Amino acid sequence: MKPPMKPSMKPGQRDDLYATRAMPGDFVFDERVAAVFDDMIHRSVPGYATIVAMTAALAERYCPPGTRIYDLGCSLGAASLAIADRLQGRDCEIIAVDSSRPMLDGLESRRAELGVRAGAMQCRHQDIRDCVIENASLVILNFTLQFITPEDRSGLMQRIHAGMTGRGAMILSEKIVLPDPELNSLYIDVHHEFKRAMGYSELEISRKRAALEKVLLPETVADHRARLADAGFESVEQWFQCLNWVSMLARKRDER
Ligand code: GEK
Repeated sequence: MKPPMKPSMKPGQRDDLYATRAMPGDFVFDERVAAVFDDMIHRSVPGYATIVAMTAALAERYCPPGTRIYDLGCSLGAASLAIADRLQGRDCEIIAVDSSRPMLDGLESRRAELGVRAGAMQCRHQDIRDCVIENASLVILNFTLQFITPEDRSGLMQRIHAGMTGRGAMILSEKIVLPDPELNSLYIDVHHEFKRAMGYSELEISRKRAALEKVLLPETVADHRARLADAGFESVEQWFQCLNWVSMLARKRDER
């Protein structure tokens, strides 16, 4: 048996983008962010490693041979590479999509280093709103929908649902906002405490928060559930939550 690839074995640079000076303007996924992204997301999203590992475990259950797995907003491909490792030898195609060229360059070099067969993984430099979804047994949106303009979110969900196989599923992970403002600020405060414990300074936390304010637009779990139901998903389970970070599994109706 082939040994596991250890997809996260190559550490990127440490994220100190907001330590010494404010990066000008809104947050963008450029080459500076891509270079530190692995460190940034692990130190910013509580439970990120668990979500990636469980995404791969769920892929094993949901992806029969001959189907496709879409990782929309794949960044450096943490989920795609973990799935490629887990499903070694299974005839499934992973389509990893991102609109950031530096992120995809990072994924392509990791894929080459880990020896993932080109036929097993396709990397697409594309806006996920233009991506045709076909024969998808699993669609992954790990912390990507929150960056899509709210008016475009329902159309995207409908296209995803239409492109899924009868027994397909979607994993949707998002930063959320809570309907109770008091609880919402409590979670935000405790999340900042988490970031301080992960080595970010007060200044870094507040600069990053300002940079993300207009580009990361979180919604409530109720908003997500309503949109998923509208798009036709039959059942939605929230399988993970840590503070204002959640992951949901949405299943399509079995049409056999
Ligand atoms: C992970 N899933 O490591 N089309 C394509 N890509 C987009 C678009 C778009 N319209 N908008 C944003 N992106 C990853 C983490 S990060 C989350 C996802 C974060 C891409 C963007 O370039 C970035 O790579 C990714 O979505 C969001 O599990 O940084 O908090």
